[in-house]
Amino acid sequence: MSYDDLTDEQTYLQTRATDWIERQARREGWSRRAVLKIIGTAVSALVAGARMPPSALAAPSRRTNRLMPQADSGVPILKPLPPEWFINYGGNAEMRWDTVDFGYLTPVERFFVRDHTATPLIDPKTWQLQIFGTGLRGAPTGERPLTLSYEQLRRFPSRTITTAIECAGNGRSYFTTQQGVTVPGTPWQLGGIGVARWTGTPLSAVLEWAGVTPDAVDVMPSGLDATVVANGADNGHVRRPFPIDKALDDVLLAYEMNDKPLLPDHGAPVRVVVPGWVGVANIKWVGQIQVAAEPLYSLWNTAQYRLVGPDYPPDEPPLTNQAVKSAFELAWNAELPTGQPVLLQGRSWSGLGAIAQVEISTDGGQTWQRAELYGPNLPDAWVRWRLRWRPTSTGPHQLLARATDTAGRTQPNTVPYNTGGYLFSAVVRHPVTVTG
Ligand SMILES: Nc1nc2c(c(=O)[nH]1)N[C@H]1C(S)=C(S)[C@@H](COP(=O)(O)O)O[C@H]1N2
Ligand SMILES: [Mo]
Repeated sequence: MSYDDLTDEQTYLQTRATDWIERQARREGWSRRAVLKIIGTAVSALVAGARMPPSALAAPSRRTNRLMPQADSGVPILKPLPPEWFINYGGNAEMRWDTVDFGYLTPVERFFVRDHTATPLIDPKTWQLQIFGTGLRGAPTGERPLTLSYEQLRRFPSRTITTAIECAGNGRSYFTTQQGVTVPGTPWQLGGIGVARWTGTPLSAVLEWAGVTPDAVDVMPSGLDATVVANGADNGHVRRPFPIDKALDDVLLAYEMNDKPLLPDHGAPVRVVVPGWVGVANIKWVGQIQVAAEPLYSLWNTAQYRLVGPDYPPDEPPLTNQAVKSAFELAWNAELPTGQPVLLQGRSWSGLGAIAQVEISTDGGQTWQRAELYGPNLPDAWVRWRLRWRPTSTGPHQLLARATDTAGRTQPNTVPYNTGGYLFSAVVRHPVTVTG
């Protein structure tokens, strides 16, 4: 079975843990009965981050990659963040939906930025990709990894894909404003997403070159930005594993964004692009890739980027695919004149396919109308939509957009609370005032 075939992506971690135990069993010659027993008791331990081995949080080995000397700009993000295009939170900046005036692709200069620490400057001439792990022939170690230079990476046949990158916390602020719960983290509105054309080397080609074995289970890229220190503990470089099936399917080591070399803020010289998955999987400034014959763990698939809350089971696996969401290309509290036709426009997206339909309500959710979808409607990206509306009554109104994806998921009215404020996919109530 391919992990990508799972419609309930939340089960993927249990599945890959089970796969791993079964592979171990074949190698060790365990009995079927013993395997079932182990699966029953061990899978929950494997997927429970609290019980991960202590080594899981250790920083990766010392590296040969060097960062370029950088004038201390004092700001984590290097590209300009004009206030008409961005809401700036410091290390993070979201795109403003009310000034969206571009076509299908998000221009690079408009694309949101999310840095756990700060954007580094890395010289492609000295950059190298280190590949190691027990899932490769000869099991090269982090101390003696296989390496590829930027030039060597670019010599592989390239592939171009159009896909969204979206922060798992996109929409988080609506947990508070619509559901009355407080959640830590950047209070994103809906601008923690962008869609770009990514060109690079398929990870599958690099893994084949590196000698990936049938025993490989997990692949974990790691970033060259500064290590992440939280509550006095150094959690190492930003890194997060995904299963080998995803790695061999459609993951890209991208060096171009919208046909130009990556900007530093978006991961130059090379970043990982994991179509459909939560933003944090798309490791920027990738410097190392671990390929392991056992499940891998980091802070970012254990304590963070999981759904934890009263409505979730304790062993809920790490986040994988993004949810379904919609946004209006309209100012919050926009004023619209009564009796005048207005073209309501926006976009909807899903990390599990394309968009099947979008419904709009201009009366707070009492009645709904289908919006017209237009332009490309690519899976794991977004679709644009529009609907003509002539407001007839003055006063405050709530505009709602509700999308259904091709996997059959429709945006709900509310989503169960989770402590990280991830995957807010409920319908957002967009206030406008109709003036007389
Ligand atoms: N090395 C590294 N990779 C990273 C991050 C980071 O801080 N360091 N942030 C992640 C998160 S949480 C998101 S949402 C995306 C954001 O990508 P962007 O800044 O290009 O929009 O990058 C991901 N990759
Ligand atoms: Mo993110």
